[in-house]
Amino acid sequence: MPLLPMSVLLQKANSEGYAVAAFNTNNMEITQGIIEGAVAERSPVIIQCSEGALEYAGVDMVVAMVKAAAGNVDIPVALHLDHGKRFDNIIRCIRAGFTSVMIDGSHLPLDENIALTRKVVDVAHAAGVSVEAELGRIAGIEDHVSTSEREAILTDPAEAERFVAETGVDALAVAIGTAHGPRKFKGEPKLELDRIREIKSRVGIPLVMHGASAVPKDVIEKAVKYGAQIEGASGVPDEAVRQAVANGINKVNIDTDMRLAMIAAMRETLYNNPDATDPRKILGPARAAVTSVVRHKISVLGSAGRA
Ligand code: TD3
Ligand code: ZN
Repeated sequence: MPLLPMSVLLQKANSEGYAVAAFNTNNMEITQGIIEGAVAERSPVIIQCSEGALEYAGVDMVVAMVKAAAGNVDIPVALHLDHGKRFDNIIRCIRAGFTSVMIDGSHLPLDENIALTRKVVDVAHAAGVSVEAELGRIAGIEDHVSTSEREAILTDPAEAERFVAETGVDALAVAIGTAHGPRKFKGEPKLELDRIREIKSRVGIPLVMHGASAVPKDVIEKAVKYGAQIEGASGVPDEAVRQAVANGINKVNIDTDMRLAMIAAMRETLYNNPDATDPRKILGPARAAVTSVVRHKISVLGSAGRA
């Protein structure tokens, strides 16, 4: 199928009460692994690409790869720019064939974030492209330990209501206690489910949870067994993700869990096959590992069978 605007996937998820997974790609194996997993689960899926991944693979390569992978299957697929910070990158992606963009103005004062997001919504919607924006700070939550500091970076429900009304965004990324990467929590994981519910009741639109990887212990152990050095890893347990979805999240971003599964698979394969000279011997198992992660996430988010 041709790529669809992300809002089509998320509006259905919002009205039926589940979440669509958004997986980051930057190469062929990840892209194929994502599509294969989503097809196996008969699930809609979002493939997204960061600004760094655009630099790495090239915007035209990403679009060609995702279109080729999605073109032969009959599940809904959207191609989304993740954490767009630069306006010129937003325009590049829209021109190249992305069907959704994120404008991340979360580092800006509220009025500036609103103005920048409004500008992106105007150009994107004119091209039939969806827009995700961010309010609150998702990264580095552990640096802010006191309650008042925590309060200051989590998304404020009243601000969210004003932000959505004044920008017209299709989806809003909220800061509710998660963080990017493999080290999310120093102690027990804690998501603010009440905050999700309060924001959702005020804005109604699909909400997005970033930094949602589970960082499974068995995957870390396997990677470490074959030589990886990963200290202090911890993530969001599946049950916590399920609760976040039940309280109003409709898009869940996953990158770290795929990365960890891939490097564990590659390390294991290299270790067990010291005579391997064909890169496909190493990248093939990594691609299969992506497919397993994708299938598992889809089952957690409740999007299986919704295609
Ligand atoms: O936006 N992303 C993907 C890029 C973050 C770099 O890993 C996320 O919110 C994914 O979060 P996670 O938990 O997979 O790191
Ligand atoms: Zn993110």
